[in-house]
Amino acid sequence: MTTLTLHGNWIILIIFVYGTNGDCGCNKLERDAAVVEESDQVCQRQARNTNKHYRDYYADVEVEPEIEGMSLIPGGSVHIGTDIPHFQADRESPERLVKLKDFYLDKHEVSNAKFEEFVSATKYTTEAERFGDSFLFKTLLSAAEQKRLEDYRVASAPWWYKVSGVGWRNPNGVDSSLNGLEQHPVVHVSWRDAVAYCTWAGKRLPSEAEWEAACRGGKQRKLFPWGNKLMPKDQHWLNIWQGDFPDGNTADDGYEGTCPVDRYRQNVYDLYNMVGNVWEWTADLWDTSDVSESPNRVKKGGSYLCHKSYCFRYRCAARSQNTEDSSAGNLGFRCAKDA
Ligand SMILES: [Ca+2]
Ligand SMILES: [Ca+2]
Repeated sequence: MTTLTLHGNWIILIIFVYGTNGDCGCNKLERDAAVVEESDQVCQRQARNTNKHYRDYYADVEVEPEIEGMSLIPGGSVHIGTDIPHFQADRESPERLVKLKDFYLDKHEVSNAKFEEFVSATKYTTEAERFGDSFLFKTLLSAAEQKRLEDYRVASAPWWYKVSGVGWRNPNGVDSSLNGLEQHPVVHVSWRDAVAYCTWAGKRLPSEAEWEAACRGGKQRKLFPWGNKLMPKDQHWLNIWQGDFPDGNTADDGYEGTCPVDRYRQNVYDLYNMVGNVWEWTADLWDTSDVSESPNRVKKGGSYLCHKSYCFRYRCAARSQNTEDSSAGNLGFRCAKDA
């Protein structure tokens, strides 16, 4: 896809080349730059012992109250990245060895209920609430709304709409609510919102290397947290897209949108929904030399909108990015903590 933007006149020319770099477009959700509008608009210390099962190794570790809901992830030397990249431009390669300390990671993506506790305690206002809008996927909008908002689509990914009044409390549309979604992941939260939550909880965002090491569950060179097979025993192990994108989600896994954060246990570290469900912010800059006001941050794991045909990013090595202030209906986070 080629994009030419003439900022002075807000003219955006796009040449679509589908299939060359499968992309759901959710890394382009920048409020000011990408919308068609007229003016304003790891993991192992080789488990320290490769042959030792995580549970055996950590059987003696007592769970302290402050780390309830978190798993102890063993550090050590861990391979991250891959020498068989699916998206070269994402810089998935090369595979490299990183050294990590032991750390804790939330077993689950942060839920709406948990985020509510945070907001109630701090009166925090998310960036989407302050900006007054966030990005929604087209299927959450009625045909009439899609028509009314067609000038607010993301130029390079027209299935994304910038929608006023949408935020974490009404994640699926202006008139939606959190009823029934209490245990689903919080979405429409920016990187800064995620940092604020983790800080309040006495935690922090994981680095990309930590996130990926945890995702790999002690296995080397596997695509997914459990291995290389997408559907072991013909069972769904993650919440992604089945069918044709972007108009034919058959939801064979039971979920057209997000699923509860405790739905899919994916590896021996007792981590759920690492891949699939919602993308997860990490602490890392996409480009370490980026000193802009709102630099891109690395996100991991893919989301319920990912399908192999265009966005095969529900792999441990896969990565994408958004600017710090971005928010969308398929982007959340979980927190880490030093051990
Ligand atoms: Ca699904
Ligand atoms: Ca996830």
